Amino acid sequence: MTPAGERGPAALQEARRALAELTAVARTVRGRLGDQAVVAQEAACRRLRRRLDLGLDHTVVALIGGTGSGKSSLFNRIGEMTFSEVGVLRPTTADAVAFVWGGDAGPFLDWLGVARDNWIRRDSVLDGDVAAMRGLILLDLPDYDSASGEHREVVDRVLPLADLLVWVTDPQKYADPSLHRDYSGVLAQRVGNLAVVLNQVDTLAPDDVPAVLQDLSRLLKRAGSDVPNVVVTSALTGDGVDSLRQLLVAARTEEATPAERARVLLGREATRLREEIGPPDGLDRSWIEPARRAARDQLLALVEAAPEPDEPNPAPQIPSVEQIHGVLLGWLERALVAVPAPWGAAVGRSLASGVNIRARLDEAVTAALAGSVADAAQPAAAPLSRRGRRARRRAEPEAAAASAAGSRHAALERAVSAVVERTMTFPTNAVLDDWVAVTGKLLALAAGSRGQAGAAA
Ligand SMILES: Nc1nc2c(ncn2[C@@H]2O[C@H](COP(=O)(O)OP(=O)(O)O)[C@@H](O)[C@H]2O)c(=O)[nH]1
Ligand SMILES: [Mg+2]
Repeated sequence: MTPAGERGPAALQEARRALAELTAVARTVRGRLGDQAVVAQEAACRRLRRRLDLGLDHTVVALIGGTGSGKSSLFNRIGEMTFSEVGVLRPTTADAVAFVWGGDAGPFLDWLGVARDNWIRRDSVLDGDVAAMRGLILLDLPDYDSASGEHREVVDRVLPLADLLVWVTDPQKYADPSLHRDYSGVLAQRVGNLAVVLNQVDTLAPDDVPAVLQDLSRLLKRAGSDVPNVVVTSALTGDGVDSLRQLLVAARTEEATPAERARVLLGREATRLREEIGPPDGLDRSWIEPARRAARDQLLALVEAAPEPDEPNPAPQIPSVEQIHGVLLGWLERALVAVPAPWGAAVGRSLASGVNIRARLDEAVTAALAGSVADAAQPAAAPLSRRGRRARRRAEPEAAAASAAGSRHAALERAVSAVVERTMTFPTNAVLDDWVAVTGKLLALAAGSRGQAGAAA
């Protein structure tokens, strides 16, 4: 394995570059996100920047779950020291407490908000494993189901910072509906990787363990989890604690180098942002052409006043701003069918205003009429023979009028079409193109995080 220190600076530089890209992408889609998502996104980028500033030597594993499942007991077992308070009846852990293996973790723990009295170094234990545990920070969090808002606040603040969440449950509690509510809540935050521990297995008859595990897996699946397997432990007897420790070591070594850690973190944020802005996969633009035609026809009908018998070519009307708004609304209605609300709103903002469209129509129609009058005055492009010229002069006046009206109609249609293109089709497509481009960048950032980690391994 390449020593982390050798690749560290380059990896950090690469991570900072990717973070800058992610931040830039986030800025361009700010208008497409809800206020909450913007706040979350900015916080995530800030967190990531701070984390890069702190170096990438630490892996944060958090024990989480309902009151009394045995988080604190397991925590103490893993650290081989009674450091976290174990409660018999009531939740006890009000602050996060931590074990730290190796390294200078002080600033990192400050960032996590773990007070100096609440963490302790464990370099001396697990002598054989200490190299593998190096950089690991194990957090015992307050109970997630606790009624105390203070507990909840600590958990919600720390959760997004954890690299691995270990959800601890027990044979009594796992079927409790509140577990699923809380568990789904944690899942919804899409933080860290997730592992599940069934603790207090000593309270089960050995024969009952497989059935309970099967049941638990079924419930997890129903809660929307893809947790592949469940570690079975007893903090009382120590059974399974080694397996749990291996899980932590795996979390540590899987992303052991700064490069991989940064890529995983960035990839996670890119994926989250991508989910936030919605997937344009199979983006349906088939509505644009019919919508374009509908808008053109509506405007054209407004421009071309009905001919009167005594005035076959009445002067074109320039529609009122209200009439143009009606056309714009029709356009948006069609746009909003195929496009999620935030992008629909972006489309709305990108369109020209009614006043602007009216001015452009006026200009285009005037130019078109001047052009079509000029057209009618011009002889056909090919020089006619004398006979041809004579034939033309003899041509019936109605036919000449009809042809003039036809060319006038065509010219007006071209003019209106151009205005619809410029003020509706083009800006709408630009927003949709943006959406596709941004998603592509985020995909690349997310895939780069995996692909390069794979290549580096
Ligand atoms: N039988 C048994 N009791 C346990 C086990 N783990 C924890 N306990 C007990 O369960 C209670 C709550 O444990 P604690 O570690 O405080 O749970 P926490 O609230 O999740 O931190 C305490 O009385 C522990 O002694 C276990 O594996 N088996
Ligand atoms: Mg506890």
